[in-house]
Amino acid sequence: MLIKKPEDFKYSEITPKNVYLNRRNFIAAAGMVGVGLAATKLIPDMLSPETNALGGTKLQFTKSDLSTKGEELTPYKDITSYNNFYEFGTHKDEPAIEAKNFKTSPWTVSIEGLVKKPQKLDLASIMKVSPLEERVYRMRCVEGWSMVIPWIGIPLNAIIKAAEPTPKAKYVAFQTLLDPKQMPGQREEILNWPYIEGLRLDEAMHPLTILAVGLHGETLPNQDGAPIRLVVPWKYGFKGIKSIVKISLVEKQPPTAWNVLAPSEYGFYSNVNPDVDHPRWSQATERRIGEFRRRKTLMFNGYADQVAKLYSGMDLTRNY
Ligand SMILES: Nc1nc2c(c(=O)[nH]1)N[C@H]1C(S)=C(S)[C@@H](COP(=O)(O)O)O[C@H]1N2
Ligand SMILES: [Mo]
Repeated sequence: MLIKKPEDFKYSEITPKNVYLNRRNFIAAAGMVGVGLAATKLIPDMLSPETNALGGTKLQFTKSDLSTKGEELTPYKDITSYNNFYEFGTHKDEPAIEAKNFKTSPWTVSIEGLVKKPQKLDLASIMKVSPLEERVYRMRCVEGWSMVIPWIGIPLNAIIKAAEPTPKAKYVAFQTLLDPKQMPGQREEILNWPYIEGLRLDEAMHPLTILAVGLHGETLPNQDGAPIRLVVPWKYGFKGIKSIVKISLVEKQPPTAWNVLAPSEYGFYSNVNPDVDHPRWSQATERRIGEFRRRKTLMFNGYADQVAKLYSGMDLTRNY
């Protein structure tokens, strides 16, 4: 995203309006029927070590009240073929191809640092910490495009609480898998690998912040960050670190991949803000994938009612 200037955006990059019948939307809708205790019991069986991370495995979940309403969902095809995942290439169509054979099972996430109960959790254990929920969120990339994605995941606060942070813990640091053998992008000096991200503890504990393990009713495809990735809907997309292996509770504001590379362009907070331009382009509008007209970008991506209080008294131009 660093290397893009506004004039570099070509119409050839714009995903054509999706006109085919999206089979998966219907499957996701069907998956909602009869969700309850009986369905929840299916999860451990579905998550045997052999199958727990394959994109396209149907998940059982409940619909969350915290979902964004009244937005048309971005089709599965677009969410899974127009990606940023530099470990698998810097072009939007590359991750879908290059991540095909990425091995996401077995997978362990370590929750460590300033916690009383450090944890090493496999994916099945993570999914047992809290019931899976569907969260429909608007997503806004710093480059100017947006989508509406029906994520499946669990609140990050459930995972953090289980580890029992000590009073010293003020921030949460995240890390993607480092495996240049599997991730061709990590063999090149694009970013300082592994990809790292961070949140203030209150942002991490906010009920809107989730760890996603699926979308459109199914486990995550590799290109979208399988088997587990962060989703923070009021922040630019790059905060949503993919394929997470480590979550550390820390005292000081942790470094983040894009801030290390270009501190004047990408700050720690990275809250969606139409009034604070990127140094090389405006952030006032966005293009929803599948549409041609530009929309006005909303403060905190439309989640101001829920999150603005986290930043009261802060200068959001300085803390970009
Ligand atoms: N590990 C890792 N996580 C990442 C990225 C990346 O390159 N590597 N790209 C980020 C950016 S810039 C965006 S916009 C989102 C895109 O998520 P999506 O492809 O699922 O839409 O992932 C974010 N998470
Ligand atoms: Mo992005």
